[in-house]
Amino acid sequence: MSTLSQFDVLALRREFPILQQEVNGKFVAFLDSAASSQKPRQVLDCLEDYYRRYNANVHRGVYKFSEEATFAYERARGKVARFIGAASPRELVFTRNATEAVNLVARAWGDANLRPGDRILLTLMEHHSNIVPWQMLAARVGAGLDYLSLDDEGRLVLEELDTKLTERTRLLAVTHQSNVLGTINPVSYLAERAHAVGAKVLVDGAQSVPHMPVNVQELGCDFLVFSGHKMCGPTGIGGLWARREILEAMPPFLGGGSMIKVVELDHSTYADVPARFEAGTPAIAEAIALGEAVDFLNRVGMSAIRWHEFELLSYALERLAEVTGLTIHGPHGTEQRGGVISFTLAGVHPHDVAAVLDSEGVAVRAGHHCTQPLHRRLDVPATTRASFYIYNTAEEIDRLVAGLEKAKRLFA
Ligand code: 7TS
Repeated sequence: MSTLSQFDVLALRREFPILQQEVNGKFVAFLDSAASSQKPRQVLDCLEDYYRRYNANVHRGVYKFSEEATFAYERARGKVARFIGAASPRELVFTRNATEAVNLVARAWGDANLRPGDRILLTLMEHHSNIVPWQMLAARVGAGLDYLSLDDEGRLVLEELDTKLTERTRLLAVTHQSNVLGTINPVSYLAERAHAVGAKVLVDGAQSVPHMPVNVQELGCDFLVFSGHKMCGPTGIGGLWARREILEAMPPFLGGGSMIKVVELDHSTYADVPARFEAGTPAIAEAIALGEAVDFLNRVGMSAIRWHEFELLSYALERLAEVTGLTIHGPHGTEQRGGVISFTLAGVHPHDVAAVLDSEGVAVRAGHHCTQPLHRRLDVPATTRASFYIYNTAEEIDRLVAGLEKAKRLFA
């Protein structure tokens, strides 16, 4: 692998305490960042700093801790909003994760806007969290679901837009990058097509926001969802971005404290956005630490991160081509493809592959990766998946390849 990365990977690795540990005498090659990323020291310090120095609830106290917590929480909202190109922090709702953000849209926007006979267009590569909430919505309102198919390299069959995108389609919900295939979808084109028939567009950015520059204005979508834990932030915090006028027209999802203006005995009026969608005490430390994660990612540079992963992907595809019996499920080239590689090894169960790799200190995930419809399309019950992030190196890919050869020796 060439060393064209625009940052010093080994220096960056040292910022991740978990990667400094040895397990069974080896450093762990962590190749499962698509499931959840590791956290740099500054994010860990930020969490602790909140609890040690100014822990208090937000948006209520007039005392110093609460004011500082409120300021930090809202400053984090601004950082995250800017990170994705939002026009205003008011367009950014903190949620628990991408899943909760999709459910919020399905409940708040979907229930108010969909009618019997309406259609929701999805794709066969969606994560369950971008399928199940729409199935539930469809069942509530009497709408139907359509799915864009995939070609044999795991790319969307765009010709189907001509028939599957109709004036009955109210929403296109599509992942920006597949968590299994690595395919990067042409979101701005899809948004243009969907808008032409009057449909709204939700982009699942769970696998793109952590890995490439993402700007909602350029994507042209109406909703973007993402998870903090996949982008060097803590668990329990994520985001929903929505166009201001859409968000302002949406009724609340959950009722409770913080989301109201006036509560009478038999009815209430609701707070302005985004507070309307943040009922109850939020994940304060986590939101602030997500802002810190955004600072970290900005320091490294999102274009540099994308480039680093592209280099790892190119090297991995080259090395994995040497492994006989290996099938890669996803685009064969590096074009419009992110750093996620799912594969099957002839004659070895994907879980056994993962177990052998684990014994070599290589952490990967095996299973259906919450994409059962996709695995049915691929016609395999499960795959093994390696996914890359800023801290991964070519040497770790060499260890992956060596581990696969060992799995073949053990099981063939
Ligand atoms: N959308 C995509 C594309 C994802 O990859 C995931 C999580 C989600 C949504 C849901 O994110 P959550 O934070 O709300 O759970 N994907 C994975 C994965 O590939 N392995 O573990 C989680």
